[in-house]
Amino acid sequence: DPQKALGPQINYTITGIDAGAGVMGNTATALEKYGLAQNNWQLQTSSTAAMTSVLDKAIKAKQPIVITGWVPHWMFTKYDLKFLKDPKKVYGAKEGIHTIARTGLKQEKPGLYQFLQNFNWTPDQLAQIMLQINNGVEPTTAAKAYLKKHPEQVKAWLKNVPAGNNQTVTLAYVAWDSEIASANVVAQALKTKGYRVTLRPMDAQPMWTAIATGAADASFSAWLPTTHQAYARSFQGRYDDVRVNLEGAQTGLAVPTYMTKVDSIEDLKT
Ligand code: PBE
Repeated sequence: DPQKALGPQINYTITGIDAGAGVMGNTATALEKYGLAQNNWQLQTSSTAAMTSVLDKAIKAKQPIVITGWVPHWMFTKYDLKFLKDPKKVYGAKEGIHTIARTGLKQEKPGLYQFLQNFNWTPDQLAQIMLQINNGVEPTTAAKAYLKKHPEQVKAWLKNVPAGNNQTVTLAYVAWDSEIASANVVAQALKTKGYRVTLRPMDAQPMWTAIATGAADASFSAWLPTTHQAYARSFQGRYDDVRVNLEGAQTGLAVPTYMTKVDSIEDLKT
């Protein structure tokens, strides 16, 4: 019933993802700042796969749902979704995906470091791989196909990168769709230059820890300045913020566009 208040219809529940995700921490903050926590609203922890499956069911039934959303992600390609306005800027304004490295990498593995300085792409390019993986293509296969299709870009990524001569490279990533895509495309690009790449999937907190302790060389999974601000703060000075590898990222609360009465996080209260 669209006339009825939204909260009771969805048990005052926002469907979230893995607990370590920055968007989860920021949503907890949003619930406080917008006075929603005091109003029975809660955030449900699950996983991206569980969240998108609940979203799929809700959309097929044209039911209301509020999720933790972000771009780049195929959910915004596959479904008509909108971000709720965030007048208090809890989710920040400009967000990018950063390449971070362990401190000292620049001196110890200058060739790899050169690659890290070169690597960047756009949300559209990332989406090409992400959609394929979502359609069931193996990440390695999708990454190889991407390299084949974009030889000029790969050349730019490998510019001034010396042969790896079997040098080992450990890359930490979090199994979010965008990061599965970037980690795999980077691994394949480095392999063509003779680097021996190990990909290590882990949660967000261990990923930041791995970079700070030097257990991993680099990661392409840092969303800054807002999404991972808590991690960036607690590991301050213990990682090298190499560059932005993708601009135009965004996180927030999202709903299907057929929820025409809800446009702002503030509307959840009424
Ligand atoms: N995400 C996708 C992550 C970063 C990548 C938005 C779910 C997060 O919230 O930490």
